[in-house]
Amino acid sequence: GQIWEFLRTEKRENGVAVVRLHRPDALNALSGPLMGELVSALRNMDNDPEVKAVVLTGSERAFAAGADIKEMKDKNYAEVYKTAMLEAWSEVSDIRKPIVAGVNGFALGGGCELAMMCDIIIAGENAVFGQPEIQLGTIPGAGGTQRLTRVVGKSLAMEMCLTGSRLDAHLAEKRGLVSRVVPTEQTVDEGIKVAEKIAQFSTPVIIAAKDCVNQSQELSLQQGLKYEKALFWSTFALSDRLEGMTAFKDKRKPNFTDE
Ligand code: CO8
Repeated sequence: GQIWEFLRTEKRENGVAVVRLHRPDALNALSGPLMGELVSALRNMDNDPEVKAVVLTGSERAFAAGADIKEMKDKNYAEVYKTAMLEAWSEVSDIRKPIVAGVNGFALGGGCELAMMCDIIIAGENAVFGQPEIQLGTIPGAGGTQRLTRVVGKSLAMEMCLTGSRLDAHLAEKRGLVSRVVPTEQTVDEGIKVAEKIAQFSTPVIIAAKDCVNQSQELSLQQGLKYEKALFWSTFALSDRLEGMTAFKDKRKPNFTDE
C-alpha cells in the first residue's frame, strides 16, 4: 500500500479498509497535511471497487484532539478566508461509501466533528466527546454547532459549545451520538465487524442507503420520502436486487456482483 506520514492504512479481505490517524506526538491533532492525507486515502478507498466500507480510528488515547492549534495560532482573517482554511475537511462527508468511526480517547473539537462526519460511531469506554473551541476564543467550524445539535438536541449542544464540557462514552450513547460503547481494546475490532457486515452487500445499494439516510438531515420529510422512494425504485435497475430476492426465495445466500 501507499506510504503516509500521518496515517496507517490497511486493506483487509472482505471489502473493508482501515485508516488509522497516526500523529502520536500531538494526540492526532488534525493538521492541514494530515487532513490532506486523510481525504486522499478516503478518496482512494471510495474509488477502489474492492473496498465497500471503511473504518476510521485513532489511537487508544486519542481519536483526535482537534484541529492543530499550533498551526492555526498565528493566522489572520485574510489568510484563513482567502485560503479557505480547513475547507478540505468537508470532503470527508462527500465520501460515498460508509465510514465507521472507532473512537477511543479524546474526540475534541475537530476530532468530534470528524467523528460526526462518519456514518456510524462505535465508542470505546474511554471515549470523550467535546467542542472546547470556546476556551480558545473561537467556535466550532466543521459541524460542531450543526451536526451535534441535530444529534443530541439543542440544550446539550448549547452546553457543550458554550462551556466546552465533555460527554463521556455512556452519555454519548444515551444521547444517540454513538451506536454503542465497547471495551476500549475492542473498539477497532467492533468497527471492523460492523464494516464487514456492510461489506457483504451490494456496493450500489450500500451507497444508496447511506445517501438516503444522509438526505434525511437535509430535506423536509416529504422531500426525503420522495428521494427515498426514487432510490428504492432505482434498485430495480440492478441485477443485485433480483439476485437478493431470488436468493431469499431459493433459501440460499445471495451472490452480489455490485451491478
Ligand atoms: N493541536 C495541536 N497540538 C495538540 C492538540 C491540538 N489540538 N491537542 C494536543 N496537542 C499536543 C499538545 O500540545 C502536546 O504536545 P507537546 O507535548 O509538544 O506539548 C501533545 O499533543 C500532548 O498533549 P497534552 O500534553 O496536552 O496531553 P494531556 O493528556 O495533558 O491533555 C488534552 C490532553 C486535554 C486533549 C489537551 O491536549 C487539549 O486540551 N488539547 C486541545 C483540545 C482542543 O482544544 N481541541 C479543539 C481544537 S480547535 C478545533 O478543533 C477547531 C476545528 C475547526 C475545524 C474547521 C474546519 C473548517
